Amino acid sequence: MTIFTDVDESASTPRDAGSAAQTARRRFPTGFAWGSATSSFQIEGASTADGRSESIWDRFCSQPGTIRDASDGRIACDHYHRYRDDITMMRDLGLTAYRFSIAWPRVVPGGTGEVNPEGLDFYDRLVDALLEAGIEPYLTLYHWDLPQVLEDRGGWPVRATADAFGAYAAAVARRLGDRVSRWSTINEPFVVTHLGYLNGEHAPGRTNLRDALAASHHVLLAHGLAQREIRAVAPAAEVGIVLNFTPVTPVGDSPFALDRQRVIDEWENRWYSDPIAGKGYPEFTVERLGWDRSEVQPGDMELIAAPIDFLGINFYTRKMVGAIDGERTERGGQTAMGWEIHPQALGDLLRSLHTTYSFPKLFVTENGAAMPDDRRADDGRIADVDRIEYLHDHLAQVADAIDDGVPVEGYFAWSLLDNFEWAWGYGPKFGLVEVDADTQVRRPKQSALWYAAVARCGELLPPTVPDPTVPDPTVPDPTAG
Ligand code: IFM
Repeated sequence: MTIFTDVDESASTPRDAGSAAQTARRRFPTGFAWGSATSSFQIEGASTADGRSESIWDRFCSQPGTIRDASDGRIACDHYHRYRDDITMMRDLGLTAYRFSIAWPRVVPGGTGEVNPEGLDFYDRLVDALLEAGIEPYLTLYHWDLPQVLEDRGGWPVRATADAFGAYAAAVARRLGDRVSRWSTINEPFVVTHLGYLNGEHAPGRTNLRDALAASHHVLLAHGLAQREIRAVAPAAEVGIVLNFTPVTPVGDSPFALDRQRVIDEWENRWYSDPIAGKGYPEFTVERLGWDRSEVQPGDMELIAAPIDFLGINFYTRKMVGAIDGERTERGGQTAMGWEIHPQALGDLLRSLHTTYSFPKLFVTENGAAMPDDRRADDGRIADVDRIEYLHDHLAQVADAIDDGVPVEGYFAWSLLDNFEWAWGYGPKFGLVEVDADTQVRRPKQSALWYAAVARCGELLPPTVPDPTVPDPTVPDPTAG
């Protein structure tokens, strides 16, 4: 049946103790990447600066009713102008890696053709500043901000968009390939396809299965083309893709549930990982969706299956699936997004992915939680013990998976900053660092201090608030001249 379901939850092994109560310290391997992640549209702002063109998200935000708080990305966290301070803050927190994305509309404002040197200059400066701070850049080429001009020509359902992505990837690789060694092509193709072209919750807001299926293939093709371009320009670089996984847990024992569970698992979890691993699209669901695969041209599947150096895994929650829609039993607590907290699903997922595909390396490229953030400590920081517990319990699962031989080489907390959470606007707070929307002042939350302490010692510390030994970057150092 599904490959991503939980193992028997009734089995009470020490593994189950990925809970806040677990206090035994666990060491992570030397060289393990301790990072945080962001994306261009969610934090950069400066939406018209230096030749950047409109993205599908700028257009989507301008349409009434699309974003819960009617907000947009015009200013966001103003990272475009504050990136140096943000990097200093990461350095002070002791983070060793930073995952960010490039805005395609900055680099190729016309979608195809001329490259905008000023757009690339920003990322050039960003990468240099990261390297100077001793932070390794993990670059993602596409985190959903398609140039609107390409959507106007048909968007991802059109094959030419994949070709345009290959050319864009080559342009970025030519500029940054000498300094960036970890490249991800696409972030969460499932979300691009499903939310963008099937249920319309995300830009460009289309709702058509035929478009979604075409988009799913072209996004994977774009990955294959970009990988080829990056390798041609920067042969020493490591190239991968970032997929999101929502493991399916069957609910009830209705025989009518089996098809649903399988289709949901294949569509949400395996649709991208299977082709990347050379297994092709999951046949059962191809058939159920009635996809004739007319978009798939000779050579596409081989290009898509070209070996990757690493798989990036984004994990937040699992999905309970029964015979009917809405048959869903939340067993754990929930985040502010209403997502069930079930850390064991991450450990099971990591083991399952390794057994199923054996990719050479895995990174947890996103994991984190929107929390209420409604309590402050005496020093004014957000007292987010719930987020500390979430991070702790998921890191415990990562540690278990590593012990079991799964090659996980890094972890990126989502997110560095409170930021624009797509159709949810600025309501949900995912950041380790609070951002005052009016003043843009950043203030690390207690979770940032905890995560910093873990990153510095490479050990899973108990999920309690540490002494604030990490200097608060928003407070001037009195000893500094
Ligand atoms: O904010 C998003 C991110 O852009 C992609 N992965 C999930 C996060 C939380 O929803």
